[in-house]
Amino acid sequence: MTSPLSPIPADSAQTLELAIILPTLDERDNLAPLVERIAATLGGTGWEILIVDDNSADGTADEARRLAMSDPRIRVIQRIGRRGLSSAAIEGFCATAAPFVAVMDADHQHDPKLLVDMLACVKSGEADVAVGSRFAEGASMAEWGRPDREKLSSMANTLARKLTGVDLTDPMSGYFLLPSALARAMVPKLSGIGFKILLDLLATSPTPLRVQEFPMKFAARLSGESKLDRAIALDFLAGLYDKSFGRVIPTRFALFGTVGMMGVGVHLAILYACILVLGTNFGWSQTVATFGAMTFNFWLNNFLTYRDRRLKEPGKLFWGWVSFVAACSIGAFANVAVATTLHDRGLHTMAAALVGIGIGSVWNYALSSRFVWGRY
Ligand SMILES: Nc1nc2c(ncn2[C@@H]2O[C@H](COP(=O)(O)OP(=O)(O)O)[C@@H](O)[C@H]2O)c(=O)[nH]1
Ligand SMILES: [Mg+2]
Repeated sequence: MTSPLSPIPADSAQTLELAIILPTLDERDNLAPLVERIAATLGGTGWEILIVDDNSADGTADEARRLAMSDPRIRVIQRIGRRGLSSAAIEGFCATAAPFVAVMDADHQHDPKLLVDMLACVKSGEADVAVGSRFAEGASMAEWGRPDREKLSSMANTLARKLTGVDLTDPMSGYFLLPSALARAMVPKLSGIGFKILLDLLATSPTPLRVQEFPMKFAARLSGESKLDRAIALDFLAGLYDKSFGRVIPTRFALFGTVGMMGVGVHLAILYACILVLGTNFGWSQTVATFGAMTFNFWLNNFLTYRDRRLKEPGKLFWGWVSFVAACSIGAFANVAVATTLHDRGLHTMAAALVGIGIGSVWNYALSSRFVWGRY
């Protein structure tokens, strides 16, 4: 028999209203001062902070737990073997009972003071989503001190507006607030990869969302470094692809296939270089070219296709390469076997070769995503 929960004294707490999701990757030193700033803005109760950490090497999750020990308004979700800002936000949407959720950088680039107006605006029903904008009138990025990133963001924004038809000054903003039920209702349709989550939400909603922008002073990060600098352009393109064609051909497979096609170019270049420059015979040249192309593909897939699971330590890189070569060898065997059989049965040479390549690629992709970059 379950015993009833002991009632909480009515005057001890305001009911939970807002969850602030802080996705984190190596933000240990930013957490304590940020919690303090949020508490100073929002007051004693009615809110909670959800720190969604992707197993940061600097011990961010432990620091979050340390803070949570003495403050029940703080909760921690530590994810192991998973990465990504969008999926971290989604995790937060689904882990709170608060009727409103905000997503915010943990590095102090977003001013918590805006939360009050953003919440009031969405709560009153004036807008479905409140967005902190770096580009709306009255916003400023002077404190950011990154004109290169400023330009990249503004280009990405223009492209995002054109492609999704969302008319906002900053659809790539990482600072926004909306009713959590609205966010959760869209989760099954969100792409959840790399893509800026706000744009994903706006593009996914079956009816256009009413958005209110709040100009913000985009500050420099307090401590640590940006994780999005290098990958941002690629993540953005991958996100747009995923939204448009991802259901037909999965994004990762499309990247894997593109890398594979580049590998064919590398193979031919090495082959001809060996034959024409070094004068090696065809057999040896073909062997060197095959290993060269596999090594190139392994490196580029590790850099691009699996950038969220990138192998880094020398030992892991070596065994990753060995298993990639093994996976590709089986793929090559399947490719030749299927293509030869089809060709023998009268299929056109080109068609037989393409079917072989198709089967080999799917096989290589399946094996390597499981055994090279996967988790056992
Ligand atoms: N959980 C999680 N958080 C991330 C990831 N990448 C970035 N973040 C966090 O997302 C926020 C925005 O990232 P940041 O590096 O500041 O990007 P920038 O502001 O565009 O330079 C920060 O709080 C990061 O710690 C990720 O893969 N997983
Ligand atoms: Mg930031």
